[in-house]
Amino acid sequence: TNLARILMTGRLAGTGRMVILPVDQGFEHGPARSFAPNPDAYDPHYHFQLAIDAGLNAYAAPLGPIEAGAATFAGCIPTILKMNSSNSLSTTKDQAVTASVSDALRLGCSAIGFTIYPGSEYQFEMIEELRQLAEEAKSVGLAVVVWSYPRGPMLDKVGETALDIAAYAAHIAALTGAHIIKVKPPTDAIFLDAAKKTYASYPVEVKDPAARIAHIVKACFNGRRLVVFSGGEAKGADALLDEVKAIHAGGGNGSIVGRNAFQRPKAEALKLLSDIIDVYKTAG
Ligand code: FBP
Repeated sequence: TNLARILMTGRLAGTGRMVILPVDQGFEHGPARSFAPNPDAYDPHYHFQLAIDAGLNAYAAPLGPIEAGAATFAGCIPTILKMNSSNSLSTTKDQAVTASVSDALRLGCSAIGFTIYPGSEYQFEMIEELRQLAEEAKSVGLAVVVWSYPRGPMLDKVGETALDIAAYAAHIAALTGAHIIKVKPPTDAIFLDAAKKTYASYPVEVKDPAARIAHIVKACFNGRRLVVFSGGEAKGADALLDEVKAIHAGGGNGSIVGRNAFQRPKAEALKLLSDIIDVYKTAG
C-alpha cells in the first residue's frame, strides 16, 4: 500500500513512473554548498512545498527535515525517511544510521531510504544494517528504497559510474530486497577497460545512453523492481532532459532529482520538473 501511495501520487500517478525530490545534501555536502545557490532551500518547508507544487511522487529526506515539516504537510505528499547519511568531513566511505523504523512510522512515512556503497571497506556492514532495517520496515508495511552508489578503494571516479559497475551495484540493491533502486546514470565506461584490462565482450552497446539504462533495468530483475536515476550536480536543463529522455527510452522508472531542482529559483525548478514529468508521461 505504501509503495502504491508513492506510485499513485502526483502528475505521474498510475503510470508506473515517478519523480522524487531527495534533500539529504545538507548532510552529504554541507549547507552552503547545497543551499546557498537558492537560499530559500535552507528551509525544509520549501522542499515539501516544492515537491507538492511540482506534482512529484515523493519527498525524501533525513529525520530532521521530515520532523520539521511533518505536522504542516501531513498527508500532502508521501515521504521517504532517509535512514543513513555520510558527510564531507569524513575520510571513510561509510554512513551513520540517523533514524529508526519507528521514526518513519511516527512521521507517517511511506518508505525508508538507505544508502549502500558497494566497493567500500564498510560495504558488508552497510548491507547488514540495511538487512535489519528493511526487515523491520517491511514487517510494518513500509517500502524500501536503496541508494546504491559504488565507491571505495578499487574504484576511481570513472569506475564509480562505469556501466558494468553501476549494473553490479543496482543488482546488489535488488538482491537486498529493495522495492525501489536508485543509481546514478551510467557512463559509457567499462571499469575493467578503465583499469587497462580487457572486457571485450560486455553484452551491451555502451555508447547508447538508452541501452545503458536498459541494461541497468535488466540488472534489477529484468524490470521486476523499480529503478530510478539521480540528477547529480546542477547542470543545464537541456543536458538533464537528455538524460531523462534516455532513462525513459531505456525503460527506467523515473528520476530522483535534488540539486537540479532546489538549487534553481522556484519558478525555474517547477518548469524543469514539469518538463521532466512530461517526458515520463509520453507513451513508450
Ligand atoms: P542529486 O539529484 O542532488 O544528485 O541527489 C541525489 C543524491 O543521491 C542525494 O540523495 C545525495 O545527497 C547525493 O545525490 C549524493 O551525491 P554524491 O554522493 O555524488 O555526492
